[in-house]
Amino acid sequence: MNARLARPASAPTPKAGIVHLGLGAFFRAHGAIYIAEAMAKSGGEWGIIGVSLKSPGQRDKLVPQGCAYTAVELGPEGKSAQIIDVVQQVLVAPEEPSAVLAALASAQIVTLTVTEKGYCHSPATGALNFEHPDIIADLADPARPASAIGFITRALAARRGSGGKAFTVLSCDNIPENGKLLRGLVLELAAQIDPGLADWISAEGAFPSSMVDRIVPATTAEDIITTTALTGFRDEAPVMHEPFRQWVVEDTFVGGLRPDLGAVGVELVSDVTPYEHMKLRCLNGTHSSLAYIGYLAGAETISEAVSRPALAAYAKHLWQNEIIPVLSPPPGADLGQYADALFARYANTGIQHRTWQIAMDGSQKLPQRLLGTISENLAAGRVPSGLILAVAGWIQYTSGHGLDSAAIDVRDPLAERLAACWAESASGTVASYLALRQVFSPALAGNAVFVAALVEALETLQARGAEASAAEVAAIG
Ligand code: CS2
Repeated sequence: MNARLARPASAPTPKAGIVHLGLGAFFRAHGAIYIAEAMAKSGGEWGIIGVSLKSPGQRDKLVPQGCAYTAVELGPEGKSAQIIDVVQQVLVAPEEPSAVLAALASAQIVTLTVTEKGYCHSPATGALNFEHPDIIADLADPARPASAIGFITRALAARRGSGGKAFTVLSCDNIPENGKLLRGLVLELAAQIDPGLADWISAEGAFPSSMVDRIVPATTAEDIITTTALTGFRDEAPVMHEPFRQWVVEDTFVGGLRPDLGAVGVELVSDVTPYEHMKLRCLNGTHSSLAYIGYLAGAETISEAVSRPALAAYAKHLWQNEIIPVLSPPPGADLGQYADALFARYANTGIQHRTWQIAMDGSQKLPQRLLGTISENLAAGRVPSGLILAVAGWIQYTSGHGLDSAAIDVRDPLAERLAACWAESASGTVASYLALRQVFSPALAGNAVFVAALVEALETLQARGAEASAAEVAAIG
């Protein structure tokens, strides 16, 4: 029997300067590692208090091992492990909201990975959804916020009330201009509570946008066993990640206070927008396309999908002919090389990243991953049939049944509404989907060329199957 992983007794415990909302595998395999490295290199009191906004799962696994965990790098040629001990404490918000508010009261930086749906907004318009149950709860009781937006706003109100300074709020989610969006949502909620609070946050707060990148598949029971074999310690909460990582951050922190991120490879820039567009459209756009088309073709993982010639050609077609032509590269970037590197990352068989996992929450992901690129192609007079096939794949997938009629376990905040959109004809189904204003803008939904191409793509998908449809788009069929 192996001993349980524990925080090394000799390890110094830095003061917590960061509160992280949404302590999942991604942040533990990305931001937390950069922050630990920055402290090891340049010092600073940047220990992390992690907060789970919904469930106690992470706390229950991490606290018994002193919040230390193993990060396992999965390269194409093998694995290596390191112990990360930068997390000091894990709180579960619904159980102890006052402890979360107390932690926020003394934080210097609040980081977030709450996924797209955690912003409680309409992805198509960027506006806060005041009908969301968590936002209703945020407004109802100042002592018990429910959403990340609610906790941030109530904590900033307390800072203002006590004459303190604002903290920096750093979004690490896959949303374009994530800081700007978050700032807008916090200001919308603050204005409902007290217009003076909104003015104060607007003047004093800082919401830098950031682009994050590292492929981190969900940890499986098997990963726990192989991690024990690798390190000799039993760790109930290891994280698995690829070798690649990138973090591009706008350098606008309150008082300039932050870990020495630049010393460990984080790119500090004045405008993150071109980096976010590149990453969200090239990586996440093809990820989602391969997730829907790959899943419908029976591919369980991304590496399995791109091992099939038709799907590999499909991904390359998307980059070359549909995504890159409408992208402005960030300074110094070569988008062709970027796409080649992405393909190599997808092909890494050390990573078992399930198409089902990436397919989750598509209603929240499609606008920034696919629909912007589609609109820009249409505006340039081109019909991006590969990306439109991906949207057709999403429609088929979220109907809840595959092309072979097998049931699909659809995870999406709009799952029930999506399933109810299914109609007898492809054109009827497409019309119901396009009426979803949280996903499709009126301009795109009313574009006759797009509508016709989407109906045709859904019909082709159903008649010929996913792989043949992808091959046809990539002109290798
Ligand atoms: C993925 C992302 O699950 C998903 O939707 O597309 O988590 C992706 O792996 C990361 O953004 C890579 O940086």
